[in-house]
Amino acid sequence: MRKQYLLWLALLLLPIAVFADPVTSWIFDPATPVAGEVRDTFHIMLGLTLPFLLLPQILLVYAIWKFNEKRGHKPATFHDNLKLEIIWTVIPVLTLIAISIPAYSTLKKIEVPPKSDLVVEVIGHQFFWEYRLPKYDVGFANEPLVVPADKIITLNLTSVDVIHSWWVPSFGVKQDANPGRITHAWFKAPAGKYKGQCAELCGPLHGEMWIDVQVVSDSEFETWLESKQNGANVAPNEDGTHSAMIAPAAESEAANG
Ligand SMILES: [Cu+2]
Repeated sequence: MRKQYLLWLALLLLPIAVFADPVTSWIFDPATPVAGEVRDTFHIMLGLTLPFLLLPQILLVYAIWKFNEKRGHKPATFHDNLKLEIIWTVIPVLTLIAISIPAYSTLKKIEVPPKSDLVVEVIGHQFFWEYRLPKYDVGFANEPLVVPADKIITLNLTSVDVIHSWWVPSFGVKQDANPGRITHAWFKAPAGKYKGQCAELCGPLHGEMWIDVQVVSDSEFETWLESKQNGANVAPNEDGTHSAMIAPAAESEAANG
């Protein structure tokens, strides 16, 4: 009996643990319009689908209690109810249509970026992120990405080894970084510090692939750029070379784990 209480307590505490985590608190603090829409779509979906979970469960428990054989009930012998079957087909169909409207409009916003103010190349490595700002000839790895506030930042993502995923929940961005391929994402965020992590199991240190994004004012961005341009910033590969944006086929094939 005691164990059961502990189980229920754990289940009750789970949502608190989820929401308290800075990375997963997207539901409370969407920073971009897209993240706000993702959250709203989630709420709409939850509201529309939850009755499909609850109603059958309530009916099932009621039927178990009400028509219990021990209470002297004889089994009913009827079958088929055309009207009921039409109703329970039409209602889910209408619900799916209702869900698809906000879902597709949000998906379109995610996938079609507005005109870009700054392109950032994001390159996944086992087990860190490399960033390049080709417009300013700046590149660096394993440190926070710094971008200007309230600008359209478009991301071109790829990987040099296995599949990673660049996930910053408060931006509403979760995009795979695949070897040999370029994927796209975008965000426009107010000034602040944002956290994310790799969302594709990529190896033993997957859990260490944190993402830090510092969204700063234009002047702070300029200062940061100057400091970057003064140093030798492009992160070298392990063998000392500088990798191209797309990994050679042989290299990515060998690491398809
Ligand atoms: Cu990863």
